[in-house]
Amino acid sequence: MEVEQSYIMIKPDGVQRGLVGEIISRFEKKGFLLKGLKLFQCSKDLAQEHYKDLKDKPFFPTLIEYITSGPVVCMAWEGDGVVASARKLIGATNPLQAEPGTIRGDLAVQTGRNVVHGSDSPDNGKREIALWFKEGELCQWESVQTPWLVE
Ligand code: DAT
Ligand code: MG
Repeated sequence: MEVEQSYIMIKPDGVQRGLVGEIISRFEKKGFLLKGLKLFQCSKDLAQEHYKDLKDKPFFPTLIEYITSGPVVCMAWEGDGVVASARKLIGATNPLQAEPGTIRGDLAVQTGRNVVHGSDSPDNGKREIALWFKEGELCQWESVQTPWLVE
């Protein structure tokens, strides 16, 4: 069976606020496997494709402006249950409603500046990783930690 992957992205506010290390660290410490990582400033077309399900929302234009306003950190994380678990680590969309201990709960105050993205389903994980990473940008490797994380 294919291993589950999630597309996690530190948004421009997270990069500008110097939160890159802190955010990556939370996924590393949890025990997921990092398969891809890059700093990247995306086009409007890519941002629109990524958020295409929200294209009719009133906040769509400002969302696209925000996501394209500076570099983001694109990541592909792998592991059983990574999609749902990453969503829990990230916390609710509105940071004021996100639990303390989550990334948004600890590090953000507004929905429009909620510092990080995480795929909402395994299928979207696959779709988004294919959208943001080119062929050859993901690494096939095994972590020495794996036998100490899973039986
Ligand atoms: P999430 O990022 O938690 O998956 P989403 O997919 O519903 O949330 O929305 C994507 C992003 O769009 C979200 O991170 C911030 C922005 N957004 C969502 N709802 C919004 C709203 N009501 N006002 C402003 N921005 C919003
Ligand atoms: Mg979403």
